[in-house]
Amino acid sequence: MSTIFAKIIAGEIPSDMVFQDDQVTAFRDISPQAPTHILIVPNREIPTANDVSAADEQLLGHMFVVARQLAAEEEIDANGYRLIINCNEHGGQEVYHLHLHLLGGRPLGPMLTRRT
Ligand code: DGP
Repeated sequence: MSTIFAKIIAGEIPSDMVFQDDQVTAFRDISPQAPTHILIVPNREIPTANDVSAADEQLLGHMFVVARQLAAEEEIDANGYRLIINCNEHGGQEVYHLHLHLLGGRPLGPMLTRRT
């Protein structure tokens, strides 16, 4: 089933889009957790990280290259940033269309807070 990201990719609902090509679309997160918070989304609907296959290897690598380019454009590359993919309930995934979070622009602190 399609998510809201399919409509953003198709331009059917507005977003603050920062990059699009024939493989991926990148737009600013509606609820930013850092000064830079961009979502890099494959145009093809892959629900979760559990659904990737060998056929997606080039696409997944391209998402990484786009993330690196956007980090440079945002001028967060030198200080550093974080790339996150959430998967399913325990991973905290809210939108079931695979996406890479690019977060930066401030020190992001520890990756996780231990709650046992
Ligand atoms: P995740 O928990 O990894 O599934 O993150 C989903 C992110 O998507 C979350 O940080 C908020 C963002 N988001 C949800 N709906 C919209 C939307 O309609 N527009 C934009 N730009 N971001 C959205």
